[in-house]
Amino acid sequence: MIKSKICELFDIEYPLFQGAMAWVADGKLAGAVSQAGGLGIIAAGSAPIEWIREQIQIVRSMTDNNFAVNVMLMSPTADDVAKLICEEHVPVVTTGAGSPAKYIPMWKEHGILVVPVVPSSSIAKRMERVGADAVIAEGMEGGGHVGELTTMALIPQVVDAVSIPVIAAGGIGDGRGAAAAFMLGAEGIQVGTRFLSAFECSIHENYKKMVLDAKDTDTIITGRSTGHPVRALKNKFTRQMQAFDIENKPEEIEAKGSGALRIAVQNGDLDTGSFMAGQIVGLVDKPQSCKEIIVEIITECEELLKNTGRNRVV
Ligand code: TUI
Repeated sequence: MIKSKICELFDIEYPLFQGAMAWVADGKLAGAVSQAGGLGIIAAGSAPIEWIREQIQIVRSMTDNNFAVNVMLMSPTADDVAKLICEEHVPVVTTGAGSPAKYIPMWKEHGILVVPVVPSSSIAKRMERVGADAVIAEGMEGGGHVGELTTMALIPQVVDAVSIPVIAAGGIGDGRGAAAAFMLGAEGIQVGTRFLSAFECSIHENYKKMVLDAKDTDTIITGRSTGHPVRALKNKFTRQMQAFDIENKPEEIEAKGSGALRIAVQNGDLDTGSFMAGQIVGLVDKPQSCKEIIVEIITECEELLKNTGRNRVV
């Protein structure tokens, strides 16, 4: 079985994190992933604090295994989420869309493992310096808010830049992608888009259907003019955002864009929703349980990695 430092550090069976997809990754999804031996992650996004507290209770009612809460640092409620994580003794925190430096001393005092998402080697180095326990290096193949580098280019450079473990994210949807990430020097993987088709994922049926029907070229990045580019499935909404990018109207994107992800997840509105998904969306072709998804990825990865000597295969 694939074992890496990540399994020991986070006390998990498989070195696999579930991506913290805002409005998508609730207690039910995170609980199912943690129960199956991965690290389930609740995405706090900009949800109300009491909702996040409930999701933590849901995970705890499903499993004693470790789990994480993700803080989306662009959210106006980030300070409150950071404190809630301490109050609730959440074992692991991941962060996205900014620097969590100001919260790290507080989290470390509470014995919480801190894992920031980073889009470059310089930000990874900075996170190591301020006390991160590991980093998730996310390439631009991923869904949602993305950086500029591809996973193939980013991972080996981050691995060389830091001594803490690196978890690869962005464009990993099956055992082949996972094995490639390990060959690039990552010690764990994070998978988001593949879990959109999980039975335990409560997104609107229209969102699931779009994911299951999509092919490799069906995502696009919009919002570059705002400084916060986002990858999502092409639809009327992304065409509108593209037009605003061309006309250089970032304010229009900020105004119309906010809330669009929630519309996709909860109402499934095909025209006004932002259906965020990564470039591996074309690999997602059937509904499965989280357990099936994880075991399939890990088993295929193990087969491919056998005898490479890079990771311990028992
Ligand atoms: O955060 C993500 N992906 C996301 S967040 C999100 S919520 C949203 N909703 C509507 C519009 C926009 C966003 C959807 N997807 N991934 C992690 C990630 N973090 N990607 C890039 C970064 C990042 C960027 C800069 C991390 C650190 C960073 O550092 C800046 C600094 O100041 O050090």
